[in-house]
Order: sequence, then C-alpha cells, then structure tokens
Amino acid sequence: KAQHRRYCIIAKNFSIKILALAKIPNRLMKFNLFGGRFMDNAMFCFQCQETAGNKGCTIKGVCGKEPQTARFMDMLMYATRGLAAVNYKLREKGLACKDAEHLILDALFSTITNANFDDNALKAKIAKTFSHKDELIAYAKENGVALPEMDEIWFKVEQHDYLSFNDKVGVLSETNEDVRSLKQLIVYGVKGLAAYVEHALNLNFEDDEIYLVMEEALYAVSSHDLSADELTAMVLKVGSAGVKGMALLDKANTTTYGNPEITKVNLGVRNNPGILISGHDLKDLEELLEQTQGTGVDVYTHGEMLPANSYPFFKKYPNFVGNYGGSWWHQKEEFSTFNGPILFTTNCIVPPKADANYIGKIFTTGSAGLPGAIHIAPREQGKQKDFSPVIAMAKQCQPPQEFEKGELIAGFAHHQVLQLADKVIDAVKQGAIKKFVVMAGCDGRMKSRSYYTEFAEALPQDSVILTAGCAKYRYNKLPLGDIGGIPRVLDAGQCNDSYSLVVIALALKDAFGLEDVNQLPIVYNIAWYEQKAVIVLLALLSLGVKNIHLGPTLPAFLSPNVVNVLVQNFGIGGISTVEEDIKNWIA
Ligand code: FSO
Ligand code: SF4
Repeated sequence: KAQHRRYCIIAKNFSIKILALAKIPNRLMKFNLFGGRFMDNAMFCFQCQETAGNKGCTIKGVCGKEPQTARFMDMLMYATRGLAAVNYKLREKGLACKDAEHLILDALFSTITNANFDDNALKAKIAKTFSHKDELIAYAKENGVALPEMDEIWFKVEQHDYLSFNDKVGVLSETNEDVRSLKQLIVYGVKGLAAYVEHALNLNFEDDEIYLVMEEALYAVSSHDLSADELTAMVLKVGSAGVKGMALLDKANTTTYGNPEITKVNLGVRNNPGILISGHDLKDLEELLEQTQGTGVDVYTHGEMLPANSYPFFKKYPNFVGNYGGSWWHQKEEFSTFNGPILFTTNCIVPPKADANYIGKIFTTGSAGLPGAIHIAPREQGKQKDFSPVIAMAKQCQPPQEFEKGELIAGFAHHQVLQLADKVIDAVKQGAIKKFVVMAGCDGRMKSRSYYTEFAEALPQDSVILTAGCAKYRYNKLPLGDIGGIPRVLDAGQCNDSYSLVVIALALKDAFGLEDVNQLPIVYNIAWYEQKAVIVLLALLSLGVKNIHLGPTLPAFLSPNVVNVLVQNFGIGGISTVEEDIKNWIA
C-alpha cells in the first residue's frame, strides 16, 4: 500500500508538472491519476474509434468537440434517458407518446460522433427534452401510471446548470468498469439505431417495437439493479432491434426509391455551379433535387451519399451529376476545390479551420449542426424543407474544379446481387470464388487504416469483397478486376446497407443447403469508427454471426472483461498485419 501511495503521489506530481508546462488554461481540468483513471476531467468521451490514446478524450475531442459541447451532450443523454424511462412506463399501459419517440431519436442522433457541434442547438434540445418529460410525468400521474424512483426521472436541472453535474450525468458516473462498459455498449448501439430509424421516419416508416426496445434499453442504462448478465442480454436485444431497424430503413428506401441497380457513377464534373450533398438522408436528397430542377445548379454526392446514385428514382434528375471526392475525413481538401455550398444531412462533419475557403458555405439540416453553418429547418407537415438558401448561394459560386475522372461501379444491394445469384453460386461451385470477405463499416483518419487498402490488394484473385459504408473508399477505386463478370468489390451501399450483406449471406446459406451462416466461406473484417458501426456489429452478433474481426482498434469502451465475454461467446477478434491476417483467415 505504501509503495502504491508513493507511485500515486509521483504520478500526481508528474501530471501537475506536465499541465503546468503545457499551460493548459482550462480551470475545469483536474487530473487524478490514482489507479490510472482520469476523473473530473474537462470532458470524457470514448464513444468512437479515434478517441484520444484509445482511452478517452478528456481535454478536447479528437473530432473537434469542445469540452462544453461534450458536457451538453452528456446532459442531453441524461435528459433523454429520463424521457425514455417515462415513455417506457407509459407504453406499458398503451399510453406512449409519439412526440417523445421522435425527440429521443433526434437527441440520440445529435450526440453521435461528428453529427452536431452546435451548443445552442444542443441547449435547446436539452430544454425541450426536460420540459416534455415533465409534461409526461404529469400525464402519467393523471392516468395512474406509477413511475420508479430514478434520478433521471425526478432530478431537476435548470438551464444555468446544464454544464454542472457532469460527475452525475457523464459516462464516468458509473464507477464499475464492466457495468459502464456494458451500459455504454447499449447506449452506443441505441444511438446508431436511432440514426437509421430517423431516416426511415423521414420516409414515413416506423415500428413501435423498435421504439419499445430503445426505451427499454435506455431505462436499463439508468437502472442500478441490473446484473451483468441482464445487461448482456440487453446488448443482444438492442442488436436484434438493429436488424429490424436496418430492415425498416431498407424497406423505406427501396419502397420509395426502387431497388438499387448496377450503376456506373460519374466521378467527373460539369461546367455548372454545384451543390455537394453529404450524409445519409435520401429524403433530403430527393427534395434538394426537386428544388434544383431548372435552376442551372448541379447536385453531386459526397461520402456516404454516393450510393444514392444507384437508386432508379434519382436517375430521372438531369442535374444529378455523380459523386465528388472520397470518404468523410477528406472533406477539408475536397470542399475547398468544390467551390459550391455543401449540405450535411448527417455526420460525419469535420469542423473547418478558421481560414478554410469554404467557411460560410456549409449548411446543415436534421440532427446535424455546426456553429456558423446555416441550419435548414425541419419540414413542416405536408411540405418540403426549404433549400432555397443553398440554391441561391450555389448560383453565386464557380463550378467545381475537377478532382478526378472516370466512373465507379456501385449498386450491389441485396436485390441486385440476388438477381446474379445463379452466376455467383456457379462461380463458388466451380471454385472460381473461394472466399467472400465482408469489409463493411467506416473509414477514418488513422494512418493504420492503410491496412484495409493493403488487405484488399493482397487478397487472392478468387475472393470477392462485400462492402457497405464509407469503409469502401479505402479500396473501391483499386483495379481489382472481376471474376467471370462479377466485380471483386460488391458495394451494397451505405453502412445501414450492411443489412443487404446479411440478406445475401442468408440467401447463400440456403442455396448451399447449410444449417448455419457461419459455415459459409465468409470472413468478416469490419472497420468501425462511430456508433452506427456499433449497431451493425450488435445486429450481426444477434444473428449468430461469429468470428468477426474488428479494427483498426478494439473499442476503448469495452473493458477487458467485456472483451473476454465477446471473445468467448462470439469469437470476436482484432486485426494484426496484412500478411498474418491473410495467412490465418484466407489461406
Ligand atoms: Fe461513415 Fe460517418 Fe455511414 Fe458513419 S460517413 S462513419 S458508421 O457516419 O455512418 O459509414
Ligand atoms: Fe473523442 Fe470520438 Fe468522443 Fe469525439 S466522439 S470526443 S473523438 S471519443
């Protein structure tokens, strides 16, 4: 004990010296290195793959999130857990509130990595959530619905205290590392699910069973008497809801816009002013295309909006030109050469530097937000959103500078791939295809992500990559060729279209008369970045998919014990070197 205390004092003095040297001005920041754990930080967030030191962002987010923004987000999550708990109890009596469901979705989506950096927007959401919760508490009383003793329901927080109480509302308020890990795994899964459900809602598709699981899960996170086993069961329940949520969004997208089809997406530019639309929301794209007709303004996709080019519905718009640039983190260079305004419908936003030439040209909408950007208001009942300020700005801008030329093949969602099923099955039977490699998920800034490009290049010629999400930008422009006319990279679409990959895997399982999806010659090498990848992972686990490799690093929010549970029950693993992984998984 004496020795331990000595180390602690040394560590504490050392950290004070470092801080003094660094002249870090934030008075909020008090480090406590006792037990190697940071407490009472300016902020604490470890929800994404780029978290500082793969431990947690404590000074400022690597994503650009300021400490006070992180604290507003913690408070918004606290308020949302309270609202969800009340609505969960009302739902048991058939009295659930629709507005509450939608507020919960928006709050969860707004706190996803890189989605919303706007403190004023967050403060307004907190106030709305607390006041709606109070209305529902009164409604519960009127209707004789008993509400549990739970801080999240009863603790009153005034506006001037939104930045206080972080010890009570922040992630580290749960002191048991394993419980915290399971609870945050649930929260991050629910955040990812909320994003997909919100896109479906924008197309008027909803499912009460999904809302039920989301509220139950948030209730479980606020509860203090659930065992680790019960929390683990809740993790898988959220995963099952994830499958439903992705299926719902798939239905919403394909019913509204048709089934994606094989499409050569143009990568070049034209000589008109343009608008670059990023994010995942197809309803926003539809309305933007509708409103730009005949204005002389072209529309290009960026990042996760690329798959929209494969939907039959959008092909009818003559000013829908193609895709400009790559994945989200390249936006600083690509936005500066685009010249026109940029519309973010969701994450991933990289806050621009003060001298960026596209400052003032960024627009956000939906749950996305950025200080200094113009926010396009939600659509009113029966009306479209008003994108006229974006279009007006585009008209004042130069056409985009050419970034690259050529085409990209996309559109291999489940319907299209299943139309090729006979060809694919024959290729497998004849040994022309020996392995499918699922490389879905996200891209990110870390240098180590070059692994995914090198891995794709090193795969043997008889393997096919199934991809979805922005992870694809690491290899979708490589000349990997085809196998008897089947491209070696089959791009199903956005990260939510990982659902397509599941449908394809289940169809192959049936076609080969297998009992278990794990008997297929499929390797899962998934790259994650933010919470939508967490719900994709949980969805796969809930379907019984085993031996998923997750990289480039395992989530910091998983405690060693929780990792052990995942390894023992699901065979989850990380990645190593390209050579080792090809040798162990493919050969
Ligand atoms: Fe990527 Fe960002 Fe789609 Fe995410 S653009 S990282 S998992 O938001 O949602 O794949
Ligand atoms: Fe850090 Fe990621 Fe949280 Fe941003 S979202 S503060 S980078 S952990």
